[in-house]
Amino acid sequence: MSGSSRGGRGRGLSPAAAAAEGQQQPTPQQQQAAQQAEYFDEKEAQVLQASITPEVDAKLARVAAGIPGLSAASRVLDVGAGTGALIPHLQASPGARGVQDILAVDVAPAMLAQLERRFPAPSTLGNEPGVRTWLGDIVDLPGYQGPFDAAVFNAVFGNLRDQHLALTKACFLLRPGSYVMISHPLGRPWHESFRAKNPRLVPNQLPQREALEALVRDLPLRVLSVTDEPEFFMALLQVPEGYAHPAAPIRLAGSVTHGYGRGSKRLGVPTANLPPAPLREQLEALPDGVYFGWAQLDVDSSWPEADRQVQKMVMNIGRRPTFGDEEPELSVEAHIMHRYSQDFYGQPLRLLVLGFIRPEVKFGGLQELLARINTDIGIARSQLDTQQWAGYKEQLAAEAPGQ
Ligand code: ADP
Ligand code: RBF
Ligand code: MG
Repeated sequence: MSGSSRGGRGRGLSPAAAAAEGQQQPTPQQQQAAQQAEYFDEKEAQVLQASITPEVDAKLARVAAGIPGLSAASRVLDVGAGTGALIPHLQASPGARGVQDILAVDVAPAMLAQLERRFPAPSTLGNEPGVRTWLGDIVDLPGYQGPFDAAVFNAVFGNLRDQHLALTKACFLLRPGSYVMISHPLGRPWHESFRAKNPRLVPNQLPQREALEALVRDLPLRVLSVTDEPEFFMALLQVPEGYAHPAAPIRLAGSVTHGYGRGSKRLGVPTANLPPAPLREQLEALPDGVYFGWAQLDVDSSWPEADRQVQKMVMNIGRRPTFGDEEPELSVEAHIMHRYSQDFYGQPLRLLVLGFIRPEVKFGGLQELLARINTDIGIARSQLDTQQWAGYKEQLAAEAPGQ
């Protein structure tokens, strides 16, 4: 999750681009990006441009029209934007749905150069919506470029080395209720024959429904539809409204135990750990990742009133890959948004899990992890104030022992 940016039309230099410039040893991910950048050169940009016949253009219009809820206020992420074939269709405005604010991401400088000539950026920075570009791999796109109301992977999904990682990173940048469109205007058979000829350039398939369901099983994405015609492919996914977990509310309870001594408290984010073994059944519905909901500590009346009330919480379930432990144990840990009067090891704690924000990932370091945890806290805090989730506070209180 690292990325850097430099000036000039709001364009950033990603690690992939940095590696291409010989500043560091490229990872396989970066090698794949460099390969794409090399193939999709100036000449290929023109070939691509010329291949957009009126027939193909009509299918691109169908892709853009297939993304629900877009308006002039939407911000769209165009992944693998190429020369910008989809952009006029996102901008076309039947009624008020014309999108103005678009971030076009591509690993190929020649493609983006062409795109920039067709769609001049309004300014480097500033509030005016417009078409901006970012050179690099989607997996390196910095969080400050979001949030987006939709992400489109048009005619690029099979070119991604790690489709799961690309969708994971997209989730980091998408608003709840937003959409992900995976499309190919020429369809699966065309894609497969192109892939057979260029297996290094196109390492992956376009996922059929079952494969797509499997790909997003541990992500906060729901597959809404898959259109798999001989000469047209599009799959629509959505980040649920309010990040709603499909099985919410899920109850987790136990006596607070000691964690792994990483000193979360010193980092400003103490986490009350629950022993995972008794929670096995509930955990089956909770893939490793970050969730939010309500928490209540069941301590006696000698504790301050506020310590005994229902509070907001954000939690992580997983094995903390950032730390690279050899045989990491599963931890279930909740950061409760309340300043308690004292520690509460051994005390009974009840959690009501409502939303699933993102999968657990390996961050580049503690700073990156902490920055994202703070984003997670912000998301949880504001989500729990919404009508969708506020009512569950009373529900948890009503479940207190002795109520
Ligand atoms: P550990 O590694 O033992 O879990 P932490 O540094 O994560 O240690 O601290 C967690 C402990 O801090 C909890 O078990 C609890 O006793 C205490 N604590 C105090 N305030 C909070 C809070 N707001 N949320 C979670 N735990 C808290
Ligand atoms: N650890 C990770 O390695 N990757 C994560 O994505 C991650 N996300 C977290 C999100 C939240 C909201 C919290 C509270 C913790 C998260 N952790 C994650 C766990 C973190 O590594 C753990 O709390 C530290 O080990 C400090 O004890
Ligand atoms: Mg802890």
